[in-house]
Amino acid sequence: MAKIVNSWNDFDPLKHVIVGRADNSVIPNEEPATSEKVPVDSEMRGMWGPRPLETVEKANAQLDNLAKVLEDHGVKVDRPTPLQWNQPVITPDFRTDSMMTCMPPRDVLLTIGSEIIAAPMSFRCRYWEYLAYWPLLSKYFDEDPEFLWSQAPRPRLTDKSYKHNYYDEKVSLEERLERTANKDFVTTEEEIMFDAADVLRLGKDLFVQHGLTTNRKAMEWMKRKYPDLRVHAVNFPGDPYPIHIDATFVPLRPGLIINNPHRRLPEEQRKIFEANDWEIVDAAMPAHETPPPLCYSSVWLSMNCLVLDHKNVIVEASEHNQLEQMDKLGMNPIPVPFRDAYAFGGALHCATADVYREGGCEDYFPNQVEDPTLV
Ligand code: DAV
Repeated sequence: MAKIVNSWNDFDPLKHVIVGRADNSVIPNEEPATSEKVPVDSEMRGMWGPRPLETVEKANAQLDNLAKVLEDHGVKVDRPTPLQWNQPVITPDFRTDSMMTCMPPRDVLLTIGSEIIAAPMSFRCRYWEYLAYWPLLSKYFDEDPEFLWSQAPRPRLTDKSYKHNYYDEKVSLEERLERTANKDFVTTEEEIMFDAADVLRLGKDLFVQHGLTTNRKAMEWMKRKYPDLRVHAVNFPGDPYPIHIDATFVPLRPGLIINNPHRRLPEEQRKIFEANDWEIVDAAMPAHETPPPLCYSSVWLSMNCLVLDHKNVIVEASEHNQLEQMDKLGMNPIPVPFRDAYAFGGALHCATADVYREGGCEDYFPNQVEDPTLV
């Protein structure tokens, strides 16, 4: 039997990946976890219900094209099985009126070595999202005797998991920035909650963003689950809506990371990178001033690229600054149009989850200086 699942980072040669699907996508109604993540001036406020079919079709066309480009580069591509997302979620602890999507597998599937973990996400509307990937994981389980199929402890998502009245339209941007810099987020420490997209995997080290979607308890859980790995808590004070690390801090190859210049890693958290000769460079400015309509994410999806190996990287086709920067950094950028898919859950990294990358668990940070980020 073959080895199917193996991935320790975001840059070793990609051989097998899951690419999401936009079918049946819904804009969920407001709930305690989501109102904090929709910027106050966003057109998304107050909008909910199934997304217009025409936009779903356009997004799917770009997702299908991404799958084809990947196949042309020798990558095996699997696709999830969408649910009818326009159904309520009912548990003994809560009820909410719809689910969301399976466009961004990166949010829920965390691949570490030969294990894929379904993440305990903080959105009630995303409670059952992992089911879209179960047929694939079941197949990997049957075919790969080393594949570890796991699920993090399921959160209950009662009202205790969120701060009440944390959100208020009167809270200014300055105040928000102050809160996030002080690591004051809507989610509480009641239970373990994280999104897989908050975890940056670099071999023996996991850098985890503390933000709206991931709490400290999750990092404590990761530390106990992986005694051989080192878990680091990082945060990026310039971000008023910190969700997911992949439009903020993106590794391109061993020793090189691009960092969102509006969300720089604080000085004291850089020590571990500096002590091991990692270069952190400002990412190029986005080519667009606003995200596409009905999009949750910021224009910084520009840096949410998909690295194929230490040289080749897929970048959104209209992001000319980012394409140019890749070239300057010695990478070979492959432009792929993807903006029609953004609204469904993000860009190229979001829309994919690693199944197999050629390579092992390297120690990129042998020089463990006194590191304030270590959990
Ligand atoms: O900048 O809006 C998007 C990250 C999506 N995975 C942002 C973060």
